[in-house]
Amino acid sequence: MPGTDHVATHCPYCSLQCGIRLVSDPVDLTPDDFPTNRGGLCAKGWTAAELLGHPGRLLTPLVRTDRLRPASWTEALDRITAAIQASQRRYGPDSVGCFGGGGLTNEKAYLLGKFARVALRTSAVDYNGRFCMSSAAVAANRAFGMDRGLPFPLADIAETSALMLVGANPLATMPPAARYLDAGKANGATHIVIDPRTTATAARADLHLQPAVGTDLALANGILHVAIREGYADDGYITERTTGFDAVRASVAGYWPDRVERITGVPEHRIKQAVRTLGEAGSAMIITARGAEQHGNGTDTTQAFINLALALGLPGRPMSGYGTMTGQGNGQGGREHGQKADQLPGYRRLADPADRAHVASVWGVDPAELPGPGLSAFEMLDRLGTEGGVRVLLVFGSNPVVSAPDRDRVLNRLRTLDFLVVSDIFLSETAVEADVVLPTTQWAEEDGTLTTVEGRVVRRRRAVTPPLGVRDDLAMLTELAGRLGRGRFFDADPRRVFDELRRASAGGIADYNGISYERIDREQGVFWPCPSNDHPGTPRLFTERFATPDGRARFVPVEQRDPAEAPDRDYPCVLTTGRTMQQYQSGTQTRRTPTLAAAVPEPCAELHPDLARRYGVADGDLVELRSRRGRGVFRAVVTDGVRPDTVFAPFHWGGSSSANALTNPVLDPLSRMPAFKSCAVSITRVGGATDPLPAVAEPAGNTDLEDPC
Ligand SMILES: Nc1nc2c(c(=O)[nH]1)N[C@H]1C(S)=C(S)[C@@H](COP(=O)(O)OP(=O)(O)OC[C@H]3O[C@@H](n4cnc5c(=O)[nH]c(N)nc54)[C@H](O)[C@@H]3O)O[C@H]1N2
Ligand SMILES: Nc1nc2c(c(=O)[nH]1)N[C@H]1C(S)=C(S)[C@@H](COP(=O)(O)OP(=O)(O)OC[C@H]3O[C@@H](n4cnc5c(=O)[nH]c(N)nc54)[C@H](O)[C@@H]3O)O[C@H]1N2
Ligand code: SF4
Ligand SMILES: [Mo]
Repeated sequence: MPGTDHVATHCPYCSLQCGIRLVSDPVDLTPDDFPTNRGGLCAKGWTAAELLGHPGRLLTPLVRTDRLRPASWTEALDRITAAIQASQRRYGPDSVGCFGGGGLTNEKAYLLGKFARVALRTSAVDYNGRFCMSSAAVAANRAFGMDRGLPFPLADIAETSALMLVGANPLATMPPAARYLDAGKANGATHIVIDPRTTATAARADLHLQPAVGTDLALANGILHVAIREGYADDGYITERTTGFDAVRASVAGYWPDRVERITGVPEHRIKQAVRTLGEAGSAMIITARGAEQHGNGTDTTQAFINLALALGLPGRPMSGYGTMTGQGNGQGGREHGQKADQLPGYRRLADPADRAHVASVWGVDPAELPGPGLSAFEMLDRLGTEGGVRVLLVFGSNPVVSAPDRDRVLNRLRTLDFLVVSDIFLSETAVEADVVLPTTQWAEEDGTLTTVEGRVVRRRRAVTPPLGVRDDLAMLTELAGRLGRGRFFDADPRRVFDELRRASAGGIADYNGISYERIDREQGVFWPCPSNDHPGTPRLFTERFATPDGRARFVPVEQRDPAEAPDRDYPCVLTTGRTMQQYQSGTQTRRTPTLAAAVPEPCAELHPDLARRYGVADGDLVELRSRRGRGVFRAVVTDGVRPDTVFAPFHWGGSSSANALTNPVLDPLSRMPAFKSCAVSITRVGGATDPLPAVAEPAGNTDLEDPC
């Protein structure tokens, strides 16, 4: 009977990790009353089961002879092994690289990092989280000595008196979390949203500040300037719990509200309104997301908001603090356990001798054997096939042809590789380029753990049997390690991998030692750090001290800089990019979900009526956006919900409607985050409302295989 034999698991998509109950035969998906979603799901969660049994599913490995063709696992793995060995013999260990993903379970992310260091002995491993919250991570580490998306449970958001959301649109990106915003409003909270667009989230706020793209740092410094002047700085907290305030006070002295209004376009009186809202509230939270962070100065921008939170005495106080909305399903855990270029499990550092010794002892290898830190995601991609760069690349859980900045440059680099391996559920735009494609299991077919936006470790549970012919990523990595003569260090069983991860993380910042599958079952997830079996886990961080050596949070002075690419005569508008509710990331999964594809079949670019008039564009017309790097065609939506100097386009499509064909790959100097949220474009009307968009699939990709996307 449906409902009696269900398996409790979680949505395959974002970091909210909404609880789902799944019955396998016939498939029946219902929301669970889990603490993150309390019975809510968004359209993506509701339709996640449409991918089970999907006709486009990869069911056998593919190998390229001339074109991609089906092959046995033995042939596919033998070819990969031969390519790895030949490359490493000729060019050295670093000529083979791995590119991972924040959607991978903790077990997969951990094993991928270990596979790179122990089986391949390469320094070349990084992942798509570099494109996600790496700027917020660097800023949080600088200030707090630790980075966990939210340092408090989501439910606390309902209890705070004032909430400032900066470049975050949770009504579209985490819709069930709206319940916490609604509950807060019902409790009398005041909400401020900072976004160049009047998003669904902004429309419901009490105060919407609409700065020019890329000017948030000046806005934050301006707010802090006024807060100090009006006596809202919390001197007691600053003295007892922080260091470095004087330098920040001096650095914001020049951010007079009229100057900040000139830089940002946000009127002075609204800046003052924001200051009073935060300053007079009994409790307050400041939360950033990709709108503030995905810039060439994303780390400093995030730092400016952390400075503001610290000056107001928020972090570590009840129902208060600074947080960032982690994005991918395991965006949090995926950045803790070693698939990052500079990192070992538990947030340990590859460059630190004690950290190396600890992890090497868990792995049973000599610390001297572990490679050093490698290049960040875009830097690795940008050097593919070059002298000293990676020549054989293995991609697990990412689709960089759609999601990396400056698509044509990345595609060209991928095409110069000697050998590309992609593990995926579907033939993604990146898989189409591969020499070997490995078909993997998806969410409802596998076991593992993920760490939510709140730092809560939850379990993905197997509810249906995977189709014959697919293998999970753990099995693939273990098989490959065996073929490379390093099999004795690897195990494909998720629970045993997790137990090893616990030991490897023990004593680290992200300490999972006390978290077991059983505890997760009993306690509806466990918050890290959790150093021992009898430790309760840590839902709220920083209540007593920060994770810095002296226990104090650090202020860091930061200054507004001009964006890397300002509009000019040839490219007169600013393009910013982001998400729509019904599509997810590079779209591999959601563009193939019939209900979602019907709801949002095309990428739409939002233009203000003044801008549309200037270029003779009507609602529904086709527009070509062109940047210094490429062009893309989008359906125009004319709306006064976007600044008149700005165009917004989603990045969920590839082919001739790829937002990333346009974006600027300039990197934040500290986090190596690309400036996805800001580049200069021109606008040309290229068709009317009845004209179809050119095909949004990637160019044929040299395969005869049918893919009903
Ligand atoms: N539907 C859906 N949900 C998702 C995802 C998805 O692909 N689809 N992806 C998941 C992932 S991985 C992530 S990282 C999160 C991202 O979640 P969000 O950060 O909420 O999403 P974005 O749309 O990237 O950006 C948020 C807002 O930033 C604004 N913005 C653009 N430029 C600027 C700027 O210069 N300053 C400010 N203040 N705001 C600006 C945009 O207008 C946008 O409304 O969503 C997660 N949830
Ligand atoms: N212009 C622009 N570009 C952006 C952004 C933006 O705001 N604007 N946002 C950036 C952000 S925040 C992010 S997080 C990235 C995300 O971009 P991507 O890394 O491309 O993210 P996904 O589309 O989630 O890619 C995951 C791929 O792995 C497959 N997959 C899913 N689960 C598994 C698994 O368990 N194993 C394996 N092997 N494969 C799996 C999926 O089918 C999919 O093809 O995009 C970034 N790119
Ligand atoms: S909010 Fe995120 S986790 Fe929840 S149902 Fe939607 S996509 Fe899934
Ligand atoms: Mo993300």
